[in-house]
Amino acid sequence: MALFSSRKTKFVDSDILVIGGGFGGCGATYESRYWGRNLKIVLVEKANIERSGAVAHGLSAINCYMGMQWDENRPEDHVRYARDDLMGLVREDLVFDIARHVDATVHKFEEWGLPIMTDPKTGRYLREGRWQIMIHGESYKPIIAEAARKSATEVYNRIMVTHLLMDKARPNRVAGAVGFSVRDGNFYVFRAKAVIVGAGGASHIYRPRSVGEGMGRTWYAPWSSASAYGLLIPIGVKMTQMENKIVLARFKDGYGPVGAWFLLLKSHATNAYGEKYEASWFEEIKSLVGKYADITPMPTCLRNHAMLEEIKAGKGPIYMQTQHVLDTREKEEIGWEDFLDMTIGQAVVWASQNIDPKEKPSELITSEPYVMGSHATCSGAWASGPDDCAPKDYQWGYNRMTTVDGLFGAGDTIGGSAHKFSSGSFTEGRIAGKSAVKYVMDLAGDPPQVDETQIKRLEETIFKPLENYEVGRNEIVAGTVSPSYLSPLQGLQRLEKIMDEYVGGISTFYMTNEPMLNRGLELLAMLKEDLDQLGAEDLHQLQRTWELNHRVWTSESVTRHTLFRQETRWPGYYYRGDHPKLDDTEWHVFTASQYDPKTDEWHMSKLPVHHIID
Ligand code: SFD
Ligand code: AMP
Repeated sequence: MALFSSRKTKFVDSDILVIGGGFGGCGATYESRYWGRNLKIVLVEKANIERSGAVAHGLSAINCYMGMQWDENRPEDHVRYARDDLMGLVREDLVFDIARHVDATVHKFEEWGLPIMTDPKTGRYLREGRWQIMIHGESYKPIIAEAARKSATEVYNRIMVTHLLMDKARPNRVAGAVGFSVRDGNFYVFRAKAVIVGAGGASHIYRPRSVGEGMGRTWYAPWSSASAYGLLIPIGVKMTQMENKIVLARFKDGYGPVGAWFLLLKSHATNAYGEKYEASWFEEIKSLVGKYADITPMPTCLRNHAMLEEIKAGKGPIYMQTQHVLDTREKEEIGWEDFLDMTIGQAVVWASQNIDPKEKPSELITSEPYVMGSHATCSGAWASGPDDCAPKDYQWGYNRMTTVDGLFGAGDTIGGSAHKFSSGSFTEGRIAGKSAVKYVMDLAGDPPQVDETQIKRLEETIFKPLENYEVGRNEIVAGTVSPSYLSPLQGLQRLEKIMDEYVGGISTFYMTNEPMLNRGLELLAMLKEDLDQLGAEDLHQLQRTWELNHRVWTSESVTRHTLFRQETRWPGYYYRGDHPKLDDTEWHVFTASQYDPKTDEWHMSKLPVHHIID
C-alpha cells in the first residue's frame, strides 16, 4: 500500500533472543550476560523497556521475599504457602527454585537504587505480610530496566513480536521470531539459537467491569496482551493450568490493592452492615472444598468466594474499614503511597468521590478474571525443572525450557508456579537466562536454520490488516462499521463478551458449565475465522490486531482447559455449575493442552502433581 511501500526487512541475528523487557525479560537479559560474556544477547520489546509491562507505573510492595538473612522464612515454607493458596496444586520444584534465589535478586534491586522501606525498630525490611516487603516503588521499572539495558548487546524497543519461527530442519526447535516496528512499519526477522519469552500475562480477555470510556482501567495492565501464551500455543508448546484464571479482590473502580490494608495496617473488611463476614461462610466452604477450608491464611480464591456469597446474599457493598487504622501520620502516608506508587487511579477515586480514608470506609469488589502465571495463580507453559530437585517427569533437559527445544520462558510465561510476583519473575528470568546460555554453549556449531518461505508467508500475514483496511474503507460512507473488515476494538469487545458470558466472567458471577463452554468454543471458532478480516488503519491499530490475535488464542486455551477440568477447584476464581465441588480423587492433577499446528487439533491431558516438600 502506498503508505507502507517503503517497508524494509531487517534481519537481526543473536545467540539469545529475549522477547519482552518486563520483569522476566530483564532478569533473563541480565543473567544471560553474566554467564555468556561473549554472546550476542538481543532484547526486543513492543513498548519501551524504561516503562513497559505490568510494572510500568510502579509498585508499592515486593510480594515475594523470604528474608533468609534474618531467618524469617525458608524456601520450603514458601512452597507450602503457594501450594496451600493454590488449593494443593503447584509445581513445587519451580516454586522452590525461585524461593531459594529470590532474596539475592531483591538485594540487587536495592543495590541498583530501589528504596526499600525499613522497620525503624528492627532495622530489617518493613514487612507488609509474611512474604511481602514495602518499597517506594514508583520508579521500580526504570531501575530494573537499566540493568537489562546495560547487559544486552542490543535492545529493540517498539517492535511488536507476532510469531515465533521454527527450525527448517528440526521440527521441534525454535529458530527466532518475527514482528514489526510500530514506529516505522519495518518487518523484523530475529534469528536466534535460543529464545526466552517474557511477554507477560493477559488482561482484557474478559469484559472488564469498567466499560465505555473507562474500559482501559483494569487491574492488570491493559497492555498485558497475552503474548506470553499467544506466541507459544500456535507452535505447539504444552501449556498447563490455563483454567486457573485469577480474580482479584480490589478497592472498587480504581483497582487499589488490599494486601497492605489487611496485612500491614491490620484493617478488616465488612458487609454493608458493618459485620465481619468471612468466618460465617466456613461451613459452606467446607462443604465445597473439604480439608482445604481449614488452611490458614484462607486461600485467595476462598476469600473471594466469601465476599461473593455475601454480596449474593444481599449484604453488599463490601467495605474496607480504613478509618479505624489510620491513626498515625506514618500509617496515613503508607495508605496513600500504597495507591500512589501502584494504582494512582485509586487515589483519584478517593479525591473525586470525597472519600477521606481517615473518615470513611471504601468499597471493595471482585475484578474480572485475568490470565497470568505470577500472582496467586499459575497459568502458562509446562517447563522443565531444575536438575537437582525436579522429579524425573518434570525434567527433560534445561531448566525453564518449554516442550519446544531452545524455547525458554519466565514470569507469567511459565505455568505451575504461583506467587512469584515481580521479584520472583525477575528471578525466574535469571534462571532461564543461565539455562539458555548453557543450551547455546552445548549447541556448538549447530545454529538453527530459518525457512525463507515461512518468513515470506508470515510477512504477508502480519501486514494484511493494513491492506484489508485500505481496500475496505472505501465502502464506508459514515461511522466505523464496515461490511468488509472488523476493527481490532470491535474484535476485542466480541471476544470479551464471549468469555464473560460463557467462560465464567462477571456477568454470570464466574459461573460456567459444559454446555456454556461448548457454546463459547463455537463462538470463539467463528471469531477466529473473522480474524483474517481485521482491518488496521495505521501501525498502532496493526499492533492492536496482533494483540487481539494473541488474546484469542489464549482464550481458546482457557476455555478448553476449563471444560477439561471437571470440578470446581478454586471457588471464587470460577465455578463449574455441573461439577460444583473440589474432587481430589480425580483432579489432584495439572491439566495440560497441546495444540497441533499440522492437524489443527488440541490434545488435552492430565499431568501428575508430585509433592517434594512435606
Ligand atoms: O499488589 C512484548 N504485580 C505485583 N508484584 C509485586 O511484586 N508486588 C505487587 O504489589 C504486585 N501487585 C501488582 C502487580 C502487577 C500489577 C499490574 C498491579 C499490581 C496493578 C505483579 C508483577 O507485576 C508481575 O508478576 C510481573 O511483572 C510479571 O513479570 P513478566 O515479565 O511475566 O511480565 P511483565 O512485567 O508485564 O513484562 C512483559 C513485557 O513483555 C512486553 N511484551 N514485547 C514484544 N512483543 C510482544 N508481543 C509483547 N507482548 C508483551 C511488555 O510490553 C512487557 O514489557 S499486587 O496486585 O499484588
Ligand atoms: P494484594 O495487595 O491484594 O495483591 O496482596 C498482596 C499480597 O498479600 C499477596 O501476596 C496476597 O496473596 C496477600 N494478601 C492479601 N490480602 C490478604 C489477606 N487478607 N490474608 C492473607 N494474605 C493476603
